[in-house]
Amino acid sequence: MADTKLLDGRLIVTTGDITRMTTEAIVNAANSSLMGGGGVDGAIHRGGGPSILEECKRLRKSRYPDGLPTGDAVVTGAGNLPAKYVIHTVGPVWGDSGEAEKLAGCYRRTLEEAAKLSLKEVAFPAISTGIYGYPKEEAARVAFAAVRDFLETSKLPETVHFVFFSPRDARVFLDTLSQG
Ligand code: AR6
Repeated sequence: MADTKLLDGRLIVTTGDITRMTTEAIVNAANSSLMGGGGVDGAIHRGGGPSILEECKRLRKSRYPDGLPTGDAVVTGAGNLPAKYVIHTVGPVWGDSGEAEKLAGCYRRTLEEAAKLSLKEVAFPAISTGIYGYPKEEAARVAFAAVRDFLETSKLPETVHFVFFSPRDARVFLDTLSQG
């Protein structure tokens, strides 16, 4: 499936494995422990090698002894991955209270961290829509609105990529937006 550009070309909808993205930063759909897991998290730690986990352990000790809160984001290096940084964020589990606000927070806080580092490009997976069970259509609306609102008031990052694991998931995202 060809990439689709939205928001004057600043949002690119694409398909593939996020660990292969060559953007300066990729986003990890992590959990509060920052100690790894399945899905995107597993793929990032497997592909990036042990340095990412080492950095996460240090962050747990220094800044997040109780874990990274849901909706927050923190940056590490990307080890052996093509990206330079991984921005770890913790999505809500579907059924949590205030899940839409928390999911929007993941996108906003990640983009804040990217802007702080003056990054031009960042690539997101569809946070919470795998193991955490957030319905893809609902997540699409929240993710799109959060990114649109952030980019309206910030020149950086210049470009955001939404990387869907399958063409079908990218299609669900685009169809959901076109339905308003
Ligand atoms: N590239 C792009 N998208 C992917 C990839 C990949 N390599 N792998 C999966 N997806 P998930 P969550 C899609 O489960 O729901 C972990 O154990 C997938 O199809 O990775 O936020 C963490 O440690 C889905 O659409 O993240 C947490 O405990 C989306 O990425 C928990 O899972 C997100 O799926 C987080 O669950």
